[in-house]
Amino acid sequence: MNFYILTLFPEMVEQTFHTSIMKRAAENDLISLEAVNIRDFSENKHMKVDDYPYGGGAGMVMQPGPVYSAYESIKEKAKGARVVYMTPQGKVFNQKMAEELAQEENLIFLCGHYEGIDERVLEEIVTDEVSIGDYVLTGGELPALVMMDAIGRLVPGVLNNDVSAEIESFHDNLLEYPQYTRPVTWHEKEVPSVLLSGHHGNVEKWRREKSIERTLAKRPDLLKDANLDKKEQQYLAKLKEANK
Ligand code: 6GU
Repeated sequence: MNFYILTLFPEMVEQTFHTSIMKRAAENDLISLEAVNIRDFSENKHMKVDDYPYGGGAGMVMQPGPVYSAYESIKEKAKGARVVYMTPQGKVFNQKMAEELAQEENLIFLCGHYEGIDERVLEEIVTDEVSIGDYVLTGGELPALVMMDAIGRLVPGVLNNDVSAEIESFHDNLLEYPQYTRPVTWHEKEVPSVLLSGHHGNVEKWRREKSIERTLAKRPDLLKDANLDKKEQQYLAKLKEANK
């Protein structure tokens, strides 16, 4: 997976991205990141990339020329790449979108600042508009980093155990079960005994049940798309009955 990001803050993106698991993944050539500084394509001797909005109003608007030139500087390398514009007006990002985008070979993220980007260049280059939630941020860099983390960890080999990407929150639309490690007793609380039993079947069953309980308690909206077998559906029905 090759990520390209068009931004006014390339250092911020590169520094944050090259930490922890994404750093190791980049060292292992599983993912790459190239940050393109839009300011390098300024058409102005002061390296300005924004100007006043036509029609008046608050703030500044990013000019189309530098954004387009920044895009052109990588478009051959990133051939066929979708161009994802980070905007609160976009479709709200979720795990399903992460899974879909993880199938791509190249992805370009376009990050705006100020009051936004001149509409004409967006019309020409953007294929997808994505938001990370219903709140307003000052720029698209943090959202793009969020997306790259969510997508990058789905690339085969990025997580060292290839099962852990599957057995987690949102797999089967269920939340994760609780985890415990040593010591067995802490603040007079015991680790559930089934986890010490060594009986894998019972452990699996207990974990599935905890996942169902948690999802019902914290995110009941997810249950309508959960993949439950007959026994699990009965367990859920029993929980709902007990909660009445
Ligand atoms: Cl993608 N951009 C900005 N500026 N604000 C946001 C966002 C994106 N997603 C949520 N808020």
